[in-house]
Order: sequence, then structure tokens, then C-alpha cells
Amino acid sequence: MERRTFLTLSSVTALYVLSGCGGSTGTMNDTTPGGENPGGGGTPAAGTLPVPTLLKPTDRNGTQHYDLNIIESTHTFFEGTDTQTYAVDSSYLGPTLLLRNGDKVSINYTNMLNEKISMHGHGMHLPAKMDGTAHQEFLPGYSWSAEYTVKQKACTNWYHPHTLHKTAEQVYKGIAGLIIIEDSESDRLDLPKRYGEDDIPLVLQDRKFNADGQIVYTPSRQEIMRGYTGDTFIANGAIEPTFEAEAKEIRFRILNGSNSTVYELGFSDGRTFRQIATDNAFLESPVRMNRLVLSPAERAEIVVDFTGELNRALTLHEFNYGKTFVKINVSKNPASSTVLPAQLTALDTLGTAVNTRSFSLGGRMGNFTINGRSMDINVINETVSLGQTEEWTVTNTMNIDHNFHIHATHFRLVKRNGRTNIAANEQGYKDTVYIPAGENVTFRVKMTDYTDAAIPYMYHCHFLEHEDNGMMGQFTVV
Ligand SMILES: [Cu+2]
Repeated sequence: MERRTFLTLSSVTALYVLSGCGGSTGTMNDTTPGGENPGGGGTPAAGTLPVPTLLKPTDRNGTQHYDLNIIESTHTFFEGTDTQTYAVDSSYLGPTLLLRNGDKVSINYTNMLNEKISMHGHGMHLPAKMDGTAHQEFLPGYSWSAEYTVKQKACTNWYHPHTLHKTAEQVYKGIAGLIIIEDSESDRLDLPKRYGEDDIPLVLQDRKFNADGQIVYTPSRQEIMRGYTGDTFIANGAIEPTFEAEAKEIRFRILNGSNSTVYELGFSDGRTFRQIATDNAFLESPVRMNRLVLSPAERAEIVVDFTGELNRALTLHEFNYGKTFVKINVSKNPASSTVLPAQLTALDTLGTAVNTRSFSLGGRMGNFTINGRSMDINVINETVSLGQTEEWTVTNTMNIDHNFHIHATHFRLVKRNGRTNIAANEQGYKDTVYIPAGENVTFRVKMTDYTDAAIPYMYHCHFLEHEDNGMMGQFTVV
């Protein structure tokens, strides 16, 4: 760890530069009054959909370098109210990092909070010591760098805290951001790729606010079990913001960034859209759908076609809770045209499994377990051999929903509840899979490239209240 001067003049200056150079549809601080009042904290200061700043790296002797400061901040969710937040060089959430496959990168996080933190690259294929879990926590005033070579397909990943027992609260207060990986394949595809114009990041969350418009994170035992779902739904940190769309194909890179809420997404006019990517790669070909279910931490890229629909107004809607995430006005003439290809990529089947493992998700009274054990930072639960294909079956034994996330690599679903008819939009590379109450999934997984007998990766439920209360285990790759 490297000791840093706490909030030097230059780092303060850097914060304002970063938060002021966002996408052309508005920065995280760019909010104007408007909208209804769907939540508890006052009149939403919605206005235009904020687009996180796209942070391109600085080249330092061939290494692509990113500097990120984790800070206490205030954000305008409600008209005239400063809400206390945590953020990454912003007032809420953080910039989108743009990485390229093959790049040597160094992502340097500086902790300007008054509590320890760790920063995890969710979906990133990297060595265990660069994973940013509880084994790489860093104290207030210190920095930690994730240094590795990007070695995976184009996709939309994200960074967030992974601090032991504190992940849920730190994410809830606002620490998260997207990581976009591009490669030669994504370069060639005729996809919307003008960031903030026709390639739109969407971090979807829900929050509880008190009457003063402050974020409240005080889950009861019942809420830890059932999920800490707020009554205010937000997109990129704004309540029902408006996106002014070009009348063409628009790509949304959607992250369920909630703590524990499963979203069923669709458009208010019921229109069909096409999913083009799952968590860790493009789908082999686009999948037509009009509803998209995402559990916490899952990503989906979708393409919606507004060609010829100038003056149309609609909303991106959440159907489980009956909430509006984003109001969409098709109000701009297209500045370019794209035609979604029929074929996007080819995916590896990961071969035939030579080993199997079973994981049973359980728990009671707000304490959660995997195979009967709660997370213990001093216990390595599983040892996995490099280069061997395995099949893991994960069973949700409870009458509440869970999901299952593994670090280090992606997996491919082979069965849901014993049946091999996996939905077309789940046939891609995944790192997080939804497992509704009482259900089970089997996936094929193979560890590649990195071994470390001492430092483990983690697997866990990504409902953050469950993760923080024991539903996590550790594995090494040898
Ligand atoms: Cu869970």
C-alpha cells in the first residue's frame, strides 16, 4: 500500500475537472427540476439522464493508467436537497472506465473515506491478488492498484467495493461504476458505439430516503432476508430522468446495480428489443425479447430501434414493482446509422467437465450459508485445478431468491432445474446467475491463466445483504 497525502490541493482540483467533463447529455451533477414524486425524500430533481464521465487512460510507459478517488460527497436526488453520498470522482457513482483487450492496465484507487474499503473489478479475468476482495482492503488515506493485462472479450463489467461485511452499505451510499472492455471484434461490429449518444450506460438501482432526503441504510432482519428494496428507483443516480434519443438504434448497457432487487425490465409500449450481450461477452446472435429479468450485478446490453419514430415518448419500465426508470423522448435526428448484425461473436463451450461440485444456498434468521458454512476469511472452501472444465450445481434451498456469482472467470449455463433448455439470452458468458426460491442451476466453468495457492477468489450470492451476512465462500486456483 502506498501512503497518500490526504486530499491534497491537486487531488481536489482533479475531482472537479473529472466531474465537470461528462457525456454530452449531462454529467452526474447536471440536474434540473422536473418529474413526479415516486419516493420519500421530496421533489425529484430529475431532468436529463446523467451519463457517467467516460474515463480514458493515461499512457505511462505502455501501461494504461486510471486514477480514481473514493470520496464522501453530496448529490442532488431531490430539488434543493444535498444528499450525503459516497462516490468515485463524482457526486454519486463513478466514471465509466474504457479498457481494451490486450492492454496492460493499472487502476489506482485512493481511499478518501473514513473507513477501510476494497475495490473489486466485477467480471474481470485477473490474478487473485488483483481481484480487490477483502484480502486487498486498504485504509483511509491509502491507495491500492489493480494491475493486470486485460485478457477477455468485449463486454460491460463494473467496479464496486468488496469490503468484508461492509459491501452492501458502501455500494448503497454510491460507490460503483462501469468498466467497458472493447476489442477488435467489437470494433468491427456495426453497433451503436457513440458513448452517451447512441451507446448509453444505465446503472439501475433503488434506494430508501428519509424525509430529509438522506439515504437510509438500516436493514431490519426481515429486510436482510427478503431484500433491502427502496421505494425510489434511480437510473445513473437520477429519479425518472429523461433521455432524449436519436431516431435510430440505441444501445443500452444495463447493470442491475441494486443491493438485492430483481428487476423485470421492458418498455411502456411493450415493444420488442434485442439483447446483444450478457455479463461477459456478446451473445452469438441477438435475442428478441420484450422483457428482461436482471438480478443484482447481472448486466445486459440491449439494442432498441427507434428508427422513424421521431416525437415518440415512452419509458423504460420496471414491472415487478411498477416503477419508471427512464423517460425516453425520441427527439433527435440520427447523427449516424447502424444496422445490428445477425451474428455477433463465437463463444467457447468450455469443453467436457472432468469434475463436479455442488453448492447449497441456505440459512436462517439473517445468517446465510453455502454448504452449511458462513463466510470465514481464514477458510479456503474449494481448491480448483487450472485448465480443468468443471460443472458446478448451485441449489437454492430457501423460499427466498438468491443468485450466484463467481470471480476470476465466466461460466456457461447447462441446466436450470435439471432441464437443458436454457433461455436464448442466458446462453452467453455469465458471471452471475439468478436462482429463484427453491430452484437450481448447473453451469460449466474453467479456470484459466492464473494460479495462486495462497490468495483466494470468491463465490457468493450477489444480493449484498446475503453476501455480507455469510453467503460467500473462497476458492483458490492451483
Ligand atoms: Cu442471496
